[in-house]
Amino acid sequence: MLGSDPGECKGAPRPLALTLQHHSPSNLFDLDRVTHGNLVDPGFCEYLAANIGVRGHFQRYRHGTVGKLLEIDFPVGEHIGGGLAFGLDGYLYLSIGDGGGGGYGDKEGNAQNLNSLLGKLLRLDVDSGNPYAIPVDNPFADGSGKGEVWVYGLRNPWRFSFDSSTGDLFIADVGENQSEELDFIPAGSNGGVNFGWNYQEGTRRFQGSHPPDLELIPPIWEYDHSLGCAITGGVVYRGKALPEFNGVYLAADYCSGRIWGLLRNPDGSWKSQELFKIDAFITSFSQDDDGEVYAVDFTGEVLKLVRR
Ligand SMILES: [Ca+2]
Repeated sequence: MLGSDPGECKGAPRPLALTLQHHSPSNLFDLDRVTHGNLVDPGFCEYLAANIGVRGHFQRYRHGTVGKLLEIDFPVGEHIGGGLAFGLDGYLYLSIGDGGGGGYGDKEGNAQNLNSLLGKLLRLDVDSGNPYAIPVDNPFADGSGKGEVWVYGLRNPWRFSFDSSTGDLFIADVGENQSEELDFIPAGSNGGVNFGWNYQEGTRRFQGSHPPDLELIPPIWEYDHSLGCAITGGVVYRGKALPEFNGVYLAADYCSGRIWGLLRNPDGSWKSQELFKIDAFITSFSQDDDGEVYAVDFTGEVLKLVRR
């Protein structure tokens, strides 16, 4: 649990002190930042969207016009992913699911296939090229795989985010039938790492055996389906209203409404704690300019993280 060592408990989060409170957005941008697959770029000159309704169409809206950024075909039409975020490096990252459905198990092996964009986190330079350029330091930019790929071995990375302070990257990967997992890439990584799907679901073996020289990166945290059904990745709290939560990563389970906090120990290991439970189906988290945290429910309600 967070602050489980008495010596660490000073200033540690108090789990029953928080809730998500109904919040009325003051303008459209509040909603844009918390609803599915939408993003306003850091310069506010364009708006990017993952249009899931038409399957994997990533679009850009600029100067009043709509343009194609990327279109991806999905074999089953599920596990699309659809997250978008800018890294502190200024590149656009997109999370793409393996394209399989529930019980499908990525039969086509897309997540482990470096020549497929499915089951990956992509990294694009949207300030260059038409409609984008591939950053020269992308791990497979030399042609050894799809140049867009940053990391692979993902099932349905529905939500991911960067710590706005450190640039660390958190990828919440929805599991098949047993494990919901959280993957982590520290700032400064060269990418190219393999998070294991579909050889593994969380830390459990799933299908086949991986080559012994292929390194699979395990999740920093996972929970099984006795606690929920699908992880909704959140954000690292960097706001001002709840200073005792500075640096805590928040995540939810879509079905059970459980909200957890994770904090990294000085030795690099992670501690997790369930903070509270809410009667809502959380589909996404986001932050405002002050770093305060919001979540959106499946019905479209916007909730704000506050002290209870
Ligand atoms: Ca994994």
